[in-house]
Amino acid sequence: MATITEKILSAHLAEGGVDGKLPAAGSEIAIRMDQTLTQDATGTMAYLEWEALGLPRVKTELSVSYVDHNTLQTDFMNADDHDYLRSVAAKYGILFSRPGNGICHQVHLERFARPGKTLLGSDSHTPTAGGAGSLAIGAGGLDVALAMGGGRFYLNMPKIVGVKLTGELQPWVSAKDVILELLKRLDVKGGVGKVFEYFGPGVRTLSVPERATITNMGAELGATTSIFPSDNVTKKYLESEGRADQWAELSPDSFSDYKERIEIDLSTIEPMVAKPHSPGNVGKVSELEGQKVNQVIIGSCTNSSYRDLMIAAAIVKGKTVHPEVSFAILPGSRQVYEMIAKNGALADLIASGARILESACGPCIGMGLAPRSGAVTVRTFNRNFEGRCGTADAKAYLVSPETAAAIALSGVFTDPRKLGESSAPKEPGNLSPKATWFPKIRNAKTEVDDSMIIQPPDPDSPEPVEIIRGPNIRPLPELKPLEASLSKEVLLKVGDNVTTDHIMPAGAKILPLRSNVPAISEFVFSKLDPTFPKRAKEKGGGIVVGGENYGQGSSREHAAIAPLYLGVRAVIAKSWARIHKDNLMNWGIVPLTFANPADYEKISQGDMVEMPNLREELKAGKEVTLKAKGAEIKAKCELTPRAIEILLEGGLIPYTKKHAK
Ligand code: MIC
Ligand code: SF4
Repeated sequence: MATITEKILSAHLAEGGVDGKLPAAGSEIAIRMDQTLTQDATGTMAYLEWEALGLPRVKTELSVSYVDHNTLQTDFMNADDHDYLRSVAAKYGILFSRPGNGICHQVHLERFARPGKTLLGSDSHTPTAGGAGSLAIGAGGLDVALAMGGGRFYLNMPKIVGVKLTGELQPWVSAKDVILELLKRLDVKGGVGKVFEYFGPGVRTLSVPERATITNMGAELGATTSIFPSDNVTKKYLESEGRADQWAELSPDSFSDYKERIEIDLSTIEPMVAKPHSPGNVGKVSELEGQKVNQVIIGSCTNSSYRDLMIAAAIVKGKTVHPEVSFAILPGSRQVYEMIAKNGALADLIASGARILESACGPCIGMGLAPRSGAVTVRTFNRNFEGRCGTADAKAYLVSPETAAAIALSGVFTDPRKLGESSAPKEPGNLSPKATWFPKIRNAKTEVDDSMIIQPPDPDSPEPVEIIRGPNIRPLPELKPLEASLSKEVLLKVGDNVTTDHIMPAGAKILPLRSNVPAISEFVFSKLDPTFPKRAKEKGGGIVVGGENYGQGSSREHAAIAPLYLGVRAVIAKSWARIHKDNLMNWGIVPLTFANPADYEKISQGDMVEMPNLREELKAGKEVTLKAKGAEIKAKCELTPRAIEILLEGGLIPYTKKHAK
């Protein structure tokens, strides 16, 4: 008897089984990856790592390199990076999704996600593909590079949580409200070490893109991944994408297999909103009713499907957006763009006053459309961390497309249910305001066209592929084995839930430096303390002290590589976000956890911390002894013996090179 996750894990298990079976939650396992994806902002680093590993050609069933983040080309840098990515893809057997073709997760869902397959992606929202029954996990670029070469992916056996969906969503309520409800209940670290598996009668009321909205934002719960069964709805979706042959049924053997359960009655969900500055700070839209809004954006990998854009278009059709609201849309893929262009919905959006952006991440990662000072910006995105939108004092709220469109018209927080039956969207076809009311949308003819996905040339082709490297592409920093002892200053002490956007900010100015570690390191912690890089260099490096859930959010390795470049050798925190902890370990920075969280109070910024026996203690699997201001503090290194070995050798690249011989 097994859950869907267990079935997929068992079928892909490469290491860590007990008598051929999956071990208990928390034990390390290794699995084989069928597919990988990278996006440009993490991809340049992933492919530089791939090159450093000296691997000949990808060994996965499918590897795709997307360009969707760094598309605002204000100088040569991003365009150079795109050429690098295109040439690497051609050389090593990777599909290349050109800039403009769409956001990696939306395109992957449409064109490649397959039930029962494993997918590793260098982006934290890779679990989007779980909407189509893939076991899809986000990781650092180095892990993805290894998986492309046929290497195993190591993770701790997750706890599987069954989320039982009953009932049906009410009019004007949609998938985004469901995941926001879950975030309200569990908050941003409620999913750490867990997989959320959806089951029950409510599942069949949700289309694949709606399911994908839910699995996408499982990342905000800190979950390893989230997954839906593969049923008739999945079958129809794959058929519409011309991929009927890729369907496979996927369901748990028995609902009683879920030891830990959560129940959500879809019919009781109301329009929800995540308030500043955390996706876990959730309330009801009705509670904010009437408060002024300056900007509304519909897009991102969470809510930019054909369904989402069609609903927004239907709501604003024949109306004009509020004069004081800047309203913008970004369809998630070229497929969505083409479909709404052909059926006239795009014209309705344009006529309403929407600003039309290209199919990319854009403002979700601060790439343009930063709102005015102190703005209230309402987005259908998945993250609303402080400053992420590009305006330091803006307040970002996360909502469904229905709520966003309603607000775009009224200029104030508006519960979309207020739009009522009478103003329910009427086009195309007979739309009634029910959640399952969009048969016309669901059954629309999908425009399948893969011409913007470039196939790599045949490996035997006589034409050698030359890798194109612009001046912005700089080599990786050098990795050295871990020192026997450390004596370093606490360069920075931060509180709980520090995100990778705090550690290594993104945005239009910084993102183009993703392939240039020396340059990007000048921005480490710049939003929290702009003196950090200078101080780190002056002091010859140091350590960082963090609170709970340190490193939540993105999979960006730069939050490890750039601090390493500045000499950060260890981070001591109360608890961790999975991907960031792995990234630190992969790059030879020691992630330590306070054995007694109260000891966090005993260390201050500026203190010298000594770890006289660091290497020996780690090697022996013992707690690490820290000395600060005369006090002795114990810290755990919650890594497996294999991961500690990686740390001792200075990171995953030297470790892999050594052990490959
Ligand atoms: C994000 O949403 O924060 C990003 C940008 O997509 C990141 C990846 C990155 O930093 O490049 C993510 O979610 O992993
Ligand atoms: Fe892109 Fe935003 Fe999705 Fe990250 S969360 S992949 S930046 S759309």
